[in-house]
Amino acid sequence: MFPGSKHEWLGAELRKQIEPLDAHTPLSTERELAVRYQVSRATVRTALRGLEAAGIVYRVQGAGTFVSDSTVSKTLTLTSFSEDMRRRASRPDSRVVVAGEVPAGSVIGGELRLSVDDPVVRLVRLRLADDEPMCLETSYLPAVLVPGLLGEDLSSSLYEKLDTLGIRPVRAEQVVTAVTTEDTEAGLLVVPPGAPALRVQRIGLDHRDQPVERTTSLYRADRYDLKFGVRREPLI
Ligand code: 16G
Repeated sequence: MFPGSKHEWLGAELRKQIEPLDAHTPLSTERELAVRYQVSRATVRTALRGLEAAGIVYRVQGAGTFVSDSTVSKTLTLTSFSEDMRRRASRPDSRVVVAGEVPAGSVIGGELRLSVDDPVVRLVRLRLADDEPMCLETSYLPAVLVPGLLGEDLSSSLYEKLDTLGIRPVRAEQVVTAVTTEDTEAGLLVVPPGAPALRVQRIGLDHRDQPVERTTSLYRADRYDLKFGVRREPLI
């Protein structure tokens, strides 16, 4: 028995049906879905509204409901991977590939404003959405800020863990680069070696403008894009 309401059950069923479909494939009509799943049309409508709000389908007045493009659009607000996935009604998860403490070195030390010998926590995680690899993420955090972090379960949200330590990135400097995946990266992301990817390097800063993380996120280019508004400068 499904624990939630009927429309939640139907929403979950429809999501499974939609998953293998190409973007823009039309869904059956509300009436057909009601008959097939033995529910009322109101239930179908509520379930479809939920899927629409989650960005899984879109509706065109008079034409019906269609499968949305499965590309995740990353907007320019400072969010975590877990927040991005939940917003799309996907279940975030991580597989920890590496977790340990290393000396900062000159590059990471420079970016986190630490000395070369200062310890940093290095965390490499494969980020999953509904068990599917989306992104490979390497984070460096000043060890002094995150005592005990390495003893915790690191497969859930890093930002939520930082929050409990009173650390909150409020702004970030980011650089986006188009790259191709190397063999190990491709293996983890389950894409062919050399497949295109978007590399986003983030330096997250707290309210005092102190760097608290330096993370490189390697997103599968077939699942991610970046979405941002632009504005024309007013004519003077
Ligand atoms: C995002 C951030 C990354 C951060 C991670 C935390 C970008 C480009 N990067 O992937 O810097 O470490 O979220 O996610 O958005 P979590 O809280 O789910 O572990």
